[in-house]
Amino acid sequence: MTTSATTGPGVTARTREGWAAAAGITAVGTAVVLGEIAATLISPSVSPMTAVGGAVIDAVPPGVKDWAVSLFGTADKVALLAGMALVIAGLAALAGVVEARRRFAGVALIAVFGLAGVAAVLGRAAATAYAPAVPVAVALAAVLLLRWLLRRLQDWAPENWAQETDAARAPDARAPVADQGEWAGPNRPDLPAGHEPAGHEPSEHGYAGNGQPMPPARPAAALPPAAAPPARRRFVQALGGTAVAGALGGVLAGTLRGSAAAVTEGRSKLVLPAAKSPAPAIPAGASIALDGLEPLVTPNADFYRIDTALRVPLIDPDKWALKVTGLVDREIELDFAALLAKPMTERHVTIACVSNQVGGDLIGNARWLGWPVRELLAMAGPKPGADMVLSRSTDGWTAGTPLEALTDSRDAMLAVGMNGEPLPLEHGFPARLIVPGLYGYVSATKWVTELKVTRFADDKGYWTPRGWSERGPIKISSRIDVPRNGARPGAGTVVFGGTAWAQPTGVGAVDLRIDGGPWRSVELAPGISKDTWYQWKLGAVLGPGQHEVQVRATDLNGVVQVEGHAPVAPDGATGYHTIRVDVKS
Ligand SMILES: Nc1nc2c(c(=O)[nH]1)N[C@H]1C(S)=C(S)[C@@H](COP(=O)(O)O)O[C@H]1N2
Ligand SMILES: [Mo]
Repeated sequence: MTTSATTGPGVTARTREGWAAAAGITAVGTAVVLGEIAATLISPSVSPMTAVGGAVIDAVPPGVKDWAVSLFGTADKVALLAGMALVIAGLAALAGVVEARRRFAGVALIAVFGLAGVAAVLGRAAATAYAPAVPVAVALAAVLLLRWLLRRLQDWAPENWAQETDAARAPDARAPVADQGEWAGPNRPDLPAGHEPAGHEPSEHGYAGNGQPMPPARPAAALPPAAAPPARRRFVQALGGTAVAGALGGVLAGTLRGSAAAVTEGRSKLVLPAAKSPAPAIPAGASIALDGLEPLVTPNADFYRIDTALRVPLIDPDKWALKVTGLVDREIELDFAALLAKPMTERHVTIACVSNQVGGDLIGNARWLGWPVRELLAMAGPKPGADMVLSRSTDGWTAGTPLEALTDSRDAMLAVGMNGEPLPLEHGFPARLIVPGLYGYVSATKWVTELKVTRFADDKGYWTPRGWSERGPIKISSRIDVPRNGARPGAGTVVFGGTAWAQPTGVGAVDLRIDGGPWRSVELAPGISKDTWYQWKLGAVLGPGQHEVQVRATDLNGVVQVEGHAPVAPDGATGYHTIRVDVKS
């Protein structure tokens, strides 16, 4: 022997492990992609990935504010999926490495995570009967792919080779191998591709596996460059082929998800009925023209989005139905055509998230078209003793709303339209609840499919056991939009502007306080209604230097916004929005 590069596969134990890890990632990754495709076909709203992600979201420790805020859904879905992909890749690499060392060790690891996948799917309310089969199939596919790839790896770089040759190597023979690194040389340099003698056919048994002595050697430098040996090439081809199949599968999965396209198209063709009770006209002057002020009516595309849905539920309106169940005289089932045929009401309502910080932007105002829930519940006839309606989304999410808020004179509705369009998919298409005066988590169920009339003593909405209050009336609040915190306006008159809200009572006054001085009343624009936010502005002459500016609202009953700070959990933030400006001299 001259160098080990010519007597063995030319891989070190470490390199072999690296390839085993790559085999694990490729096998598991491809299997997961296949699972997403299968799920799209048999269980569109629950795939193994979304089920596990959903389980992670649901498992958030109650009362952990930062977690809760992000997991109320503010755009962290992509981060969660990316994090999951990283964790899965790590575990898959580990499965590859341990399986290459010890047969079935990686298989066992994959099986455990397959079972975890089954448990996650079973925990999803929207799972179909076949959904749990998907993670089983994913685990099986991952195991088969991994075994297949590792057999190829074994053919190229037999398990014991590295240790054996390390031990057998003469000290002076080691240096050149190390210098040549990972691609120190192909394993059978003496034979061009396709000319292996039968006894040394590497594909199914491997050199070490069949006990054949290694063939005679030739120095690595003398190798013809194109003579990639079959065993290595087969492994790399198998690995690359699987990876390509996985990538193509990913594209296919995305295309299949394009069934979203079908729902999107159905949505765009939908013609909403005219409102029997149209929205009152927006009063002149309700909208203040001031650069930087948020628009009085929030465009759909800019409307904040909060939900636990990793994937927007895709509901074909022709298959949608709403059931009214529970403590009622008559259960009701209503399909979409029947809903559209009801006398519709259209109103501007400002909805807000309980996770909205003082000064935050988890709030928006839209013109909603819908059927008053009051009329629906009157048809069902709530039984005495009922005090709550548990509304359920197609994905299992629930909100517990006081029965009173759905039956009193306020405009609670089963909404189908938002700003003159069918509900956008991410805002609840085809139907959702909108209840003036209540935070979204106890009222605004999107993709709603069931209203269960019940009692607070018997049922809990999704967030209540997770550290959020059973009841969630929106707290009176106000916000300074202009100028931005930290702005550097020029000296002279600085124009402040913003919004204030006190649904369903309505805003009576807004005051501004500069540098802890007296409260000054601002110019308050007329609201569209008591259920919407109001715009305000005030010009103030400020001298050069730093100034602290605060705002507070008072409702039409004279109740003043709470000054003391409260965090968003358990029932909404309080405190005065405070900004600092640095007036230029
Ligand atoms: N199905 C479903 N509906 C839901 C939620 C959810 O997680 N799932 N979140 C609620 C919360 S917390 C809020 S604040 C509002 C937000 O509605 P939007 O996304 O249309 O702004 O939706 C509510 N409806
Ligand atoms: Mo919310």
